[in-house]
Amino acid sequence: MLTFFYSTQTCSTAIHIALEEAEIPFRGVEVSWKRKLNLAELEAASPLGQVPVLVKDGQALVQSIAILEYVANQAPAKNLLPAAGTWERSQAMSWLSFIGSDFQKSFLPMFMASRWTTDTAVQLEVKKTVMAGIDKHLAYINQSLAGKDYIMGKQFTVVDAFLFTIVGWCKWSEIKIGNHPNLVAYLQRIYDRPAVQKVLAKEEMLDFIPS
Ligand SMILES: N[C@@H](CCC(=O)N[C@@H](CS)C(=O)NCC(=O)O)C(=O)O
Repeated sequence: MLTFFYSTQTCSTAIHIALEEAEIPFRGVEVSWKRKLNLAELEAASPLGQVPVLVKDGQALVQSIAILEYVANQAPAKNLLPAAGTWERSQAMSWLSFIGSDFQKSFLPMFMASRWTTDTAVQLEVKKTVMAGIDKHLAYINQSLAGKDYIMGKQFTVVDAFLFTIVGWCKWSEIKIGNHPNLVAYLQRIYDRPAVQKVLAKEEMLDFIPS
């Protein structure tokens, strides 16, 4: 059986959703740095000491995009990614790269500016710049969702699990999403999915919907 290391309120929620949507059996191991929960087990599984980690036959798979692709491939009937080799598959991979490389990373200075500078005035300046960048990304996502139920069209994919998770982080910042109506409707559509409800309940995040 697969072992999945996750921590609530992090990017690993996306993989948690993908696993539930795929209906793949797994053993979940919750990690918490604050509560010092299962940290040694996480370090033993992956020297990076970060979540998400998926372990199969004693071997670890790290990096959200790789794990999401693996999970989608294990449940082909669920169509959690377009078929390999198609233009649509590359479009889905493009979205995963955007979310993991550009969008997700821009939240770091919002939440952890003190990692780079202890000067609070500089922290505020950095946050302002970063917020403008995130808002530009939200506008791009909103525009891309026009006329669609999900980011790839009519079908829910692991891209939606990832996008829902990272856009949701706006909830913990001063960034408002109310002026992006396609995005607001999209988040609600994903939030209402039974697999998503199951994960949010498990991770104690049922209030996870930004305004
Ligand atoms: N590029 C990695 C990023 C992993 C990552 O940054 N994980 C964060 C949670 S979102 C983490 O474990 N942070 C704790 C730490 O770095 O100590 C991925 O896509 O999986």
